Amino acid sequence: MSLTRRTFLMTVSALGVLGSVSSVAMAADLPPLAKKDTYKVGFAQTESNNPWRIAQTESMKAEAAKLGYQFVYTDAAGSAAKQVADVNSMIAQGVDLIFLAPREEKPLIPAVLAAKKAGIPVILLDRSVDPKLAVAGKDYVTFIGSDFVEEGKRVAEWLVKNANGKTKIIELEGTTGSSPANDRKKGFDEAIKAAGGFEIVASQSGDFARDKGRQVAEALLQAHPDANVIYAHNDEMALGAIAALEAAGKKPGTDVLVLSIDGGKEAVQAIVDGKIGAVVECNPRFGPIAYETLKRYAGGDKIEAWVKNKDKFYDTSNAAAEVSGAY
Ligand code: GYE
Repeated sequence: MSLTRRTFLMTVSALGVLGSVSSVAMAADLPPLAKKDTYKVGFAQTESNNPWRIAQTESMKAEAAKLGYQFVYTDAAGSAAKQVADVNSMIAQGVDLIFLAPREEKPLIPAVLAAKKAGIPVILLDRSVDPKLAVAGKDYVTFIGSDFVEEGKRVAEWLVKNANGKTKIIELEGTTGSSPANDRKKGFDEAIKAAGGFEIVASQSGDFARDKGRQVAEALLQAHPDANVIYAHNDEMALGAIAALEAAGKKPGTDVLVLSIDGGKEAVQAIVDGKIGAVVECNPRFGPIAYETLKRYAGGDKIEAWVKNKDKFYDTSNAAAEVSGAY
């Protein structure tokens, strides 16, 4: 296969008919997608244990139905190994394209490369993979999602302006090895360090889950009773932390500032209720942009390496007005 491709490229370059060899080589590296009226697409979801994931699945499914596409759905139930197996089963079923939400940055690399080898293009949704091991435009088409470093930075910027003397931070990290956990930590920690005067007294994973977030917050609050800020990498862990604070007899929003990322209805309502200070949105409604990108790719467009989602910001200035529109 690669020999044939190389021979083809050499011929093309010798004839000089198709522009520069490198641009042809780039295009030839990615499996093509034929232009058709309908597609059989796969969506390999990571887990379904929170409203963000459920909203994302709904959006992907609803948009496929609207377009009349066949939708092959798998749920890895929080296991990277199962997600690799899920992608392999989609390959075996001969889907036209795979939308993959890689649970962690490294363990999903074999899935991306297996699809490429089978000639099936992959679009990464919401989370990315290790850029040293797989490359957009070569191994997969593109990554569609938010700028997580920026999300963490925006939370930090709000805190620096609104801390009011609260400087001891507990950080609840997302799933270890996932791109949003890595990058939300990076963006926040760097901005907090640059601002000076703050201290991250503890930083531990709550796996993006409410109950784990509650348990970790409970233990960290016991170890650091003077902590007065909790930064959670997602709403679910922030809501878990609120439960832990209340169980410990502390008032979230007053004794301890709570900050998060995602912007689900419950978290936006918690701003209205005074329990959460601010939330950076991370929009889960990927359906329209996902299939639009598929169509652009099939139509021969050169897709940018990163199709960036725009995130809103919620605090007391807009939460009441925005809560009904939140997922
Ligand atoms: O913040 C979280 C989810 O990958 C951006 O994963 C996504 C994150 C989102 O489980 O709630």
